[in-house]
Amino acid sequence: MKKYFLLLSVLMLFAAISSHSQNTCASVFNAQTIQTSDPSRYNSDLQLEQFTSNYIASLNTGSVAGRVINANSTIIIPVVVHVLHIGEAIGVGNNISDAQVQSQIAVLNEDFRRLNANRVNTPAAFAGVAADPNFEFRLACIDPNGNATTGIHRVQTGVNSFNVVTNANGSINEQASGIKFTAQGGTNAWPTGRYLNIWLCNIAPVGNLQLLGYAQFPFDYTVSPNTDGVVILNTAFGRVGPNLRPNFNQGRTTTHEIGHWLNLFHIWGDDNTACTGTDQCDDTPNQGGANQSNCPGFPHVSCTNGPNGDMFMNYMDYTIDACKNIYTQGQRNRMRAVFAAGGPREAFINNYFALNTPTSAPVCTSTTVTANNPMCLPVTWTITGPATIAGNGNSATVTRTGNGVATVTATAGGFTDSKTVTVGIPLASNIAIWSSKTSTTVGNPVGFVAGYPPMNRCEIQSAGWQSSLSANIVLGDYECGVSPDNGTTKNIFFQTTGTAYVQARIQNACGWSNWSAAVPIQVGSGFSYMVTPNPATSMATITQKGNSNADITEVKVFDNIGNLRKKSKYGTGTKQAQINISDLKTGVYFIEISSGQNKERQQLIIQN
Ligand SMILES: [Ca+2]
Ligand SMILES: [Ca+2]
Ligand SMILES: [Zn+2]
Repeated sequence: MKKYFLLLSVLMLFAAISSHSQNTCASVFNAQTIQTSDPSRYNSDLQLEQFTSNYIASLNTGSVAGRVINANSTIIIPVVVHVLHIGEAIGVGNNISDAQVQSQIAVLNEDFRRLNANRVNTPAAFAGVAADPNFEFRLACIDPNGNATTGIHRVQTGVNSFNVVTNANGSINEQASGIKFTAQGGTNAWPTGRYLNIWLCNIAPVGNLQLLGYAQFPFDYTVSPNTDGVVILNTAFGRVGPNLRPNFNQGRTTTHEIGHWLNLFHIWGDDNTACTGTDQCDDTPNQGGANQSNCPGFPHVSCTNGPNGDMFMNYMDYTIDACKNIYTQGQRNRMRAVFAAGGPREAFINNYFALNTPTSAPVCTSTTVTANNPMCLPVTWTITGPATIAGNGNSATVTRTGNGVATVTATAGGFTDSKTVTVGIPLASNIAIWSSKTSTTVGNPVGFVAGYPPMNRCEIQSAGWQSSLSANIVLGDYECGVSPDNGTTKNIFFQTTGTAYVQARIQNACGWSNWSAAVPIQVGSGFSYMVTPNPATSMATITQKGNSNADITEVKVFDNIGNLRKKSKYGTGTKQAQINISDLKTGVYFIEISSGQNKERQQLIIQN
């Protein structure tokens, strides 16, 4: 969809680019031609046409809700303007001024909102179909690396004037043209799912024809994402500037090319001057050919489209800038369809505003949370939970005030997003301790498992244990990663009767939690052996109780910090055993009696 105006009215020279000298756009979308020369591209177009008609049908049935963020809301388009120059001072030659760029953005925000002053020139016969497409264009405020930008990307190149090269079938040979590739003397696109890329450069004339600009259609996006965007001749861009071309000095070239970028076709149907083509819009009259670089009087009839004739004042005709003043309702629907869910420009909607995922590590002091906010909408930051927040534009500092989970919420325009951050040490109230037993007897092991529900037990680095009664914890600290769902069982031997309490605590990068609530376990006597005397002096005697007839195979004595102090083994058939403790000093000890694999512990007081 290249757009030309004629420097001289020698149409034959155009044949060098197009086989149709009446057609001033070398890349018009002529479906019949493309169907033969590029079937896969033709299929892409067919698919988008089907998608578009489905979207428009859903508008009519009211089922559109949710397909675009809001069917009637403003769709905001971040824009990067690549200014390709050869080292001129800003405002000179190819290196056009910020003011000139900004004047173009202003034009777009008039034309795509039907706020253009010359809308009053729309003939009454067409005023009823005039539409506010409801797009807003904003120079990008964040570059692809997350740094602040004016959205005006000035690039010095060695190319003063680019040759736009056309393939045999009329499409643009982007590699040969070079504008969109740094390696070819141009500059690479910024991510085209997030930015409308506008390349500004000087374009070499071809004979008497000067290309004003061209765009890539959205149905080419999937195959050619890196060349998505529009190219505009830098003397046909904006409405403020020293070198603007007569008749193309109102910024409407860019309005026209962005129309293509949003899936609009030329209003005359790209059929040269025939009456068989279509722009796929019912509310634009069938039109013979382009109204080329002029402004006809109303009505201008072709294709028996009287009495009102051509909508030559439509942005998608080829009339001069001052003549153009309207997009229609049908064009609005087509343009907005590409942003619907599943459409080729859906990513723009999805990229409007979101919080980036915060760190998963617990916040011991403070952390920074950032927002993906390509339009730099003003952001309001709030937080709930054990932390405070201080927002500064697209980022905010979260500062710990306690322990637990904080929820960060950011609001920008009509968009809100929330993320949670873990703050401080683990909450003891979230530690759970499981045991299959609520009671045991002295000397029998009981398995316990600790965890930190729900679903985030892997934040446990290790657990500490304690019991309020003396107990022997068999396993050491465990790592959460050993068994994320259940932790690792700890066997605890209770050594005195009564009610024992088991607690755990859990450590993360910020430190240990408090001790968890205690789990009670009833410890009964249930001893199989009697130790006498107790307190003992030089010798302790172990005798079987009740009906037990098991052999005593080993007896050990531990001090009260768990050190083994005595050990004695016994032969088969031993029913009563003695152990000499005459060299142990007065104190509280534990005596462990084994019968094969079965062990029993009792407290033993020694008085020497
Ligand atoms: Ca039409
Ligand atoms: Ca036509
Ligand atoms: Zn065009």
